[in-house]
Amino acid sequence: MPDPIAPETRREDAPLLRGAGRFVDDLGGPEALFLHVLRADAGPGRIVSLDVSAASGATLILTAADLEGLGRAGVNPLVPGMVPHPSPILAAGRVAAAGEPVAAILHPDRERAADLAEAIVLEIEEEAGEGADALSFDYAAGDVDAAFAAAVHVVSARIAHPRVSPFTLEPRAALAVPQANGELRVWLSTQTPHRARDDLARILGLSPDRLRVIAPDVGGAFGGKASIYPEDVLVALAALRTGRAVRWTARRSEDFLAASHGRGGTLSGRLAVDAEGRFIGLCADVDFPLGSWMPFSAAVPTRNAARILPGPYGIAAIDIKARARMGGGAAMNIYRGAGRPEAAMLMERLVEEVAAATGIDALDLRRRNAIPRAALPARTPTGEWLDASDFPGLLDRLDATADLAALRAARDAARADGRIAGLGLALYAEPCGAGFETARIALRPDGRIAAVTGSTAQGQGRLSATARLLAGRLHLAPDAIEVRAGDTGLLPEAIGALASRSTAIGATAMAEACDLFLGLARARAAEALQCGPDEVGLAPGGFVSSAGAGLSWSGLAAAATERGETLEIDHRYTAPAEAWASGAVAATVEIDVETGMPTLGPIHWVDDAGRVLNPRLVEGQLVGGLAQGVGEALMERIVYEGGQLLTGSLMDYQVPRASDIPPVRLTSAPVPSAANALGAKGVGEAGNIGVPAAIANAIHDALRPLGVTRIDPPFTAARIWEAIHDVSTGGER
Ligand code: SMO
Repeated sequence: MPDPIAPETRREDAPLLRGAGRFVDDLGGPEALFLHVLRADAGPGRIVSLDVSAASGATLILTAADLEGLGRAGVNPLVPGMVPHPSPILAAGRVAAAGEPVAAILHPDRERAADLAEAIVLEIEEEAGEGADALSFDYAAGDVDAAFAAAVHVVSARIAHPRVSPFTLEPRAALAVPQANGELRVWLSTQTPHRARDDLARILGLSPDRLRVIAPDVGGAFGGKASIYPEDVLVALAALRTGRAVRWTARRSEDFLAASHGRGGTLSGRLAVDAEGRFIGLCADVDFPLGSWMPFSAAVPTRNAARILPGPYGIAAIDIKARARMGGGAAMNIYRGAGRPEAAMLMERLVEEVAAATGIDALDLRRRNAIPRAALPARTPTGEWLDASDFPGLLDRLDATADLAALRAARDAARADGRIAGLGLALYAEPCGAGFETARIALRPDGRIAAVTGSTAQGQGRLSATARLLAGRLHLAPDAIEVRAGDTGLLPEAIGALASRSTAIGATAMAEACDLFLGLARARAAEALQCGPDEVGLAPGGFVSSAGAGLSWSGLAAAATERGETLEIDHRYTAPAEAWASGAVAATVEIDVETGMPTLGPIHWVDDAGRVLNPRLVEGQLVGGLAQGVGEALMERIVYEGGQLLTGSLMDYQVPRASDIPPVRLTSAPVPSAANALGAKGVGEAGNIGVPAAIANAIHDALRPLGVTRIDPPFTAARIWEAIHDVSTGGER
């Protein structure tokens, strides 16, 4: 019987779909201690009393007093002058927010650990926090005052994004096991094991080579698992203090309460437009709340949102002010898109406001202002290097594939019929990753290839993609190639999977490593075949000399073993620049007149992911991101009231289900990146960028005839109904 899960699809799928995946919580043995985190039940405030004596049955109790001498977590100093506010790990004296860890209680029984924590007396007197400034930076270019003075039209837009959860099926989890040789082995549900190793080493005062961090199967990450958390530190510390295995797995409510959140920024902008509809000046304010502490990547969304403006459009005069300050609630951090969605939505809302103000067709307006393909690569006014894209080409393809004329006609017919209908477009450009990645390729004694990629796997199919890349270059079946990832014991340094970097940077590192490996293998094969390296060619399964003599990979491996050597390449590749992906999206919506319930029509999306190596994996990333993009546009929202989280469960926080996702019509329109030899760009975050912006425009287009000029995401039935109702009753919104 043929295998229903064909191995050539993704090697990851069969075990995951059959329930044979191994996640952190599957790994702790019966001897492990469970760690329970006692959290502040109110905040911000002052700890008036903390009495742990009633929990004396615990194997170990950690409070702030036990953390003396520990180092602090790092915050990526992306923005000059930024003031880092790292997590205190356990609250000392003050808590910045409800949910902050105050004590850790360890016991061999999971439920008993929780019961003991319940017995602890913790009293918090609520006090308003100050909300210290953390980031402040500007981008300025050209003469903005002159642009606005010369403008024929000036439009404005403002979007207050809700906080959302980087929701993962697998919650955060950590397991630390002291080894006999003095090493501490830590299994983490993380997308950045090497960063976690370095952070843990710094905080715990250990040499990094005494720590080995392993990411086993990871059930989604989306930015929420890219920075070290207090719980990770507590698990490692407790293992060191007790000499025993220690494990912690977040409950769903703990993840909503204490994992980082994303978005949450408020962006406003004004766009100056000349008589021909040309964008001549942009002023923007980018304002992010950072929550109660700063994870490693806390500055990323603010910086991205500001630097990506004005997106795909050529605007010479800009004035962009970005601010972020500390505040209440969970830490704010990157979430799939990380500032890119916010930049795209502001710019695209402004564009459609111009269309409404001038009567110029929204697609033509974008065509007039998009940077032409021939003008790239180019510096943007914020100093970014935009490598290669064909924005006008994307618009033309969207026009044709979505049949925008037909969509417009259908909308107008629906309106004529008394229905509420809208059409929205979006054009976006997104930078995909920077920095280095590593790769290792070795020939095993049995002739199989063993590869290790620094790009970690959390469900995207990195292992399959790596095997396929190497299979093509080595003339081998993917099955002949073993791929591993996510283990600091296998690669001394790496970055991991974030910022849509795994193919553009991770796969380029692997491709370069493969070239070096082939050079080495060919030289050894030439020796074995007694000819020059130039006379050795690659053949399926091995090498062949120009004289016709053959040598298999296992033959080569045997020869190497005989000589006592290993054929192995360790490679580190640093990307010279970011690869910018781009795309164009059309969304339609119809809104129920009675209830305000929005229903999306098919989403048309023309995507430029650069050169596509794995079409199926790309489609998976695009559609997965789109699903989360639909979620943030239509339903997802973290809500606090008086410092208390109201959306602490899946009964209160709505994530999209399959039935919420409209039909998706994808068109691939690749322009190879100029930033790497593969020509690859990123796709992981694309669905969160253009899709919510197009939906926002469709919603505004639908509501404009009713007099609603502004509505913030998520565009729930209740919000839409209220917006319509407020206008019809003369209310102001
Ligand atoms: S938000 Mo991503 O994991 O860089």
